[in-house]
Parts: sequence; C-alpha cells; structure tokens
Amino acid sequence: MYTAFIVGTAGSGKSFLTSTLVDYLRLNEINVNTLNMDPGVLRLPYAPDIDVRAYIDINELMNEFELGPNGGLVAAVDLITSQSEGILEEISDGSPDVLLVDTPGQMELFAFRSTGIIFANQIGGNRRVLVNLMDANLSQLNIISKSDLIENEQLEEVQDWIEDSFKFEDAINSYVTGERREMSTKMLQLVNEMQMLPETFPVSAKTNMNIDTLYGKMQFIWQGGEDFQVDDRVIR
Ligand SMILES: Nc1nc2c(ncn2[C@@H]2O[C@H](COP(=O)(O)OP(=O)(O)O)[C@@H](O)[C@H]2O)c(=O)[nH]1
Ligand SMILES: [Mg+2]
Repeated sequence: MYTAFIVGTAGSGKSFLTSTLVDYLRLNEINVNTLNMDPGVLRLPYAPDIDVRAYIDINELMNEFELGPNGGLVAAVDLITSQSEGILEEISDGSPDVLLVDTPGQMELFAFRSTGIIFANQIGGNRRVLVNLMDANLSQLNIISKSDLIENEQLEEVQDWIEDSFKFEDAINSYVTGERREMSTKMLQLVNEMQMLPETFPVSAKTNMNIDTLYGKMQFIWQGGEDFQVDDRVIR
C-alpha cells in the first residue's frame, strides 16, 4: 500500500485535493481509499472510506472537558493514536493499493504534535509521501494549490522564481520593503538551504491542473524512482 498524507495550513485545499485525486485515481482504475483524519470537519467534498469522526466525537470531548473548538481539536487529534487499532483494521480490510490521508484543518496539529508522527508511522510503512508540507522526515512534494485563481502570466512569473532564486530575490526587492523584505529574504535563504523549491509546482483541484503530474511525482517517491504498476498497467 502506498500512502499519501495531504498536509497544509487550514483552508489550503487539502480536502478538495483529496477529492480530486481520488476521482482521478478511480478513473484510472486504481484501488484507492480515503481516510479523513480531521475530527472537526463538518462537511467534506468526498465520501471518506474511513472516517476518524466515527471514532472520536469532538463535541462530546468539548463538553466533557469544557474545551473550546481549538482545545477540542487538539484533544481529539491526541486521542487518535489510542483509536488507531480500529482505523488500521479498516485500512487493512479495504486493502487499497493507495491510501489518501486528508489531515486535520490545522497542519501544526498533525505535523508538529507527536500524534501525527506516531500515526504516520503506524499506517505508512516506508511507502509514504507527504504532499505540501516542509518536513525533513518524509519525502515531500510542495505544491502551489488553487493555481486556477491566478493569471497564467503570474503563474509563469512564480515558476521563474522557483527556477531561479536570483530572480526570486529581485522580485522580493522590488515588491516588498522594510522588515517584510528582510523577513522574505531570510525565508528565501532558508528555502534555498532546505532545497525545497525544485519540487514546487502549481496544482488546481478545481480545474485538475497538474493532477496527473502530482500523481506521477507521488508514484516516483513511493517507488524510489520507478513507475507504479497495477495489473501490468503503468500509470504515468
Ligand atoms: N479556486 C480554487 N479553490 C479551491 C481549490 N481547492 C480548494 N479550494 C477552495 O478552498 C477552500 C478550502 O478548501 P478545503 O479543501 O476545505 O481546505 P482544507 O482546510 O485544507 O481541507 C474551499 O472553499 C475550496 O472551495 C482550487 O484548486 N481552486
Ligand atoms: Mg479539510
């Protein structure tokens, strides 16, 4: 089983990307399951095969421990590891070739609390990819989500910056001033040092822009560079 964790800041488009990807994979006859790991989500653009909300009731937690929505979400996410047995069983019952994990609304909950890492280790094996987030522990793909929202010209400009960090620096110098310029320049240095930019590309879950490219790159990571074959069919 190949697992992809879709991670990003709240509202960055994780659930929509999960929905678009699962449609794309099913169209290509890939045996794929979705796992919703967001205990606090009210509505999803896809019907999850496995849903953490069946295990954890965030409203009950909030009432019982007199927590607000944020505290409730933290408690709920921390409880996930204690519920992982049932979730893991459901995963193995479905025995998908690909598992897409839509993570909680706030990325710090999943990425920076030990729960997320423990859970990722429990389900993922070695064949994992993290889509979206800067995490040194997993192979990752950084995508510019909602790319349909900007003009082609701007998108090309952004891609120029990605390919040439001197151009990026020039743009920072001409677009921003003062402390923001200083901060942006430092962030660019960090991004360069972590070599994050080369794998950054635009995607849209609404227009399907680069969904095939994204899946191709996911396969590349899962397979350590080789094509992923299902029933002798190679999907690129
Ligand atoms: N234009 C555009 N909007 C998007 C795209 N993906 C998500 N959105 C919108 O962004 C909002 C948040 O998306 P959602 O997937 O729920 O974000 P999440 O919190 O990261 O799961 C929703 O209103 C979506 O309609 C996209 O590719 N293009
Ligand atoms: Mg979501």
